[in-house]
Amino acid sequence: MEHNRAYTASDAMNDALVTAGVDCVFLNSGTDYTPIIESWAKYESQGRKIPRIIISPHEIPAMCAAQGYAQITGRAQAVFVHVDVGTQNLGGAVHNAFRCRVPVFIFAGLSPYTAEGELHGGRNKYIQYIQNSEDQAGIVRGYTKLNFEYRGGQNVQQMTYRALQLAQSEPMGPVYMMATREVLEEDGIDIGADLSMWSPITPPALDDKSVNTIVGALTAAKKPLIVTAYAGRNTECVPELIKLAEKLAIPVVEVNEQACMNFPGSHPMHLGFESQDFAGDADVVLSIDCDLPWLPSFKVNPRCRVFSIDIDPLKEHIPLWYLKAERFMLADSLIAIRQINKALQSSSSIDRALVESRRMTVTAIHKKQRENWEQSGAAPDGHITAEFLTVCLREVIDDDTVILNETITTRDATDKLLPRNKPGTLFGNGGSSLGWHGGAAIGMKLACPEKDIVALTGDGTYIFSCPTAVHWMAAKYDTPFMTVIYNNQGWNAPKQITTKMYPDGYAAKSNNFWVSLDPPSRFDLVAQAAGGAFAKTVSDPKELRAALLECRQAVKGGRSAVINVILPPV
Ligand SMILES: Cc1ncc(C[n+]2csc(CCOP(=O)(O)OP(=O)(O)O)c2C)c(N)n1
Ligand SMILES: [Mg+2]
Repeated sequence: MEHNRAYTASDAMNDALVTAGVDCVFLNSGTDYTPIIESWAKYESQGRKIPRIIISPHEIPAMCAAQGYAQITGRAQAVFVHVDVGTQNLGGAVHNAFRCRVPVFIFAGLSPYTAEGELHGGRNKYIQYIQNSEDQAGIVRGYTKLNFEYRGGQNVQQMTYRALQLAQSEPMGPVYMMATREVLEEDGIDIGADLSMWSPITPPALDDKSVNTIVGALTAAKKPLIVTAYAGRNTECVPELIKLAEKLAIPVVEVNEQACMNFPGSHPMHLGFESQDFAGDADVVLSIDCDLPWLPSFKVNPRCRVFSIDIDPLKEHIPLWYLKAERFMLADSLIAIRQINKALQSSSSIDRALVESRRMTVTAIHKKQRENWEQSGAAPDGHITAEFLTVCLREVIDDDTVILNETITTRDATDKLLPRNKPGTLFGNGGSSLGWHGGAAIGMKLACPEKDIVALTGDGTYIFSCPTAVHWMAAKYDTPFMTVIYNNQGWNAPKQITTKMYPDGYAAKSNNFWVSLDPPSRFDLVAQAAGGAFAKTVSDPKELRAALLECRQAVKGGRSAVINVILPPV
């Protein structure tokens, strides 16, 4: 049996990933990785190119790092995990990437399929029996765009390119590929570095009729409204959206705990984060890249014309979903808004007086909103509030700082008091599985070392992020960032929602919700122990500004910092 093949399936996969522009492999390996490790070592010793291998001591930060990298660059990276168990450990991070429409190439080994030495790479350990699952791919099937196995060494490159093509075609998302050791060890075929037939699909435009209908509706509207959640994931879309909002003086509301910066928070047409406050008496609503402009229990004016432009207008992977809209239009938001803006240039039906009076009204509402919000950020007595923390944080960052926001019940404070005004300076997990921010910060910092990254998190969410793995990675790969923990010593979200559902119930009366994380942990010291991060815990409002500044200095000096800010307990 020949064990030193000139060109293996593992070599072929490596070459395809490099050719396709995959910079990083976030790796958590196991016994399934022998042919791949051997291939990488061979390549390194021969001076041939492999992606940067980022050792990830837990799968969740591996996946979140790949998501973060793709959120800030638009390009898929690879996550390599160990058979069924590593796939299970990816957990909700796969949900986030899928819901956020972010491309990630996931690879997992499969237990070898021979057992008596028939093939090199066959089983030689007990664990390979218990890792032989009936449906390993089923673990992530609901959250991946391709879910398949390399069946032989001959077409590994075709399958890799196809997987990446699917991942990076809209709506983007993770793909999941598997292989046994025997296959990874087979002869591979190099088809050559020609990507011309593997490009992602070109983004779709609106049809002329839809453009005319929207322009007609918007120019005739008295109270139009734009609602968006993720139009700004393509940063070029932001200036187009501003152009549209300014041209007709249309207010913009960001919803769904927006996973990116869509519209400048300080722009006079920005009206906050609650569509219900304005959709009730709007006569035309343009929902652009938005999973849910409002809850169905909220009723818009029956005469309101609602139009939805989305890369995924029917939310094909959400079983119970509907929206009362006149038209669902599948289009790329950048192209669609450009089309609308172009049509507006030559439109003769714009009522200038109406637009200017609306501009004044909306600007006044915007100003009033901000005045109210600012009041909430006043210096408190005795204890730090989420609002005050956010105001102090605002003083030590700048307009270019990239904020990763994974606060939960303090999200309202951070949205309102930390406006982002530049495209690409805000990101969220895009899904609902908590624990994204740490890995994502590493991925973004690897992609853009020059950027200054600040992650905001709840205390529960900090634990979900696997901070020991995150801070080991941050130190190892020199990706310093700052973490701000809004520590209310528990899970406020389930408490809030239970109280809302049963305001006079047993739980509310007895204050018994099973959400307390008391006694408190020194989360900052966890990061210090794992990766030498600068650690700070602060509970006195008078010490907060200085503590935040110290953390900023530490990060500027190349060291991660974690500030554990004690808020009133849940
Ligand atoms: C992986 C995962 N597990 C559980 C939940 C359910 N959940 C939603 S919010 C929340 C509490 C988060 O606590 P924390 O980060 O401290 O924020 P707080 O609610 O206190 O503001 C939990 C457990 C979830 N969304 N994701
Ligand atoms: Mg909490």
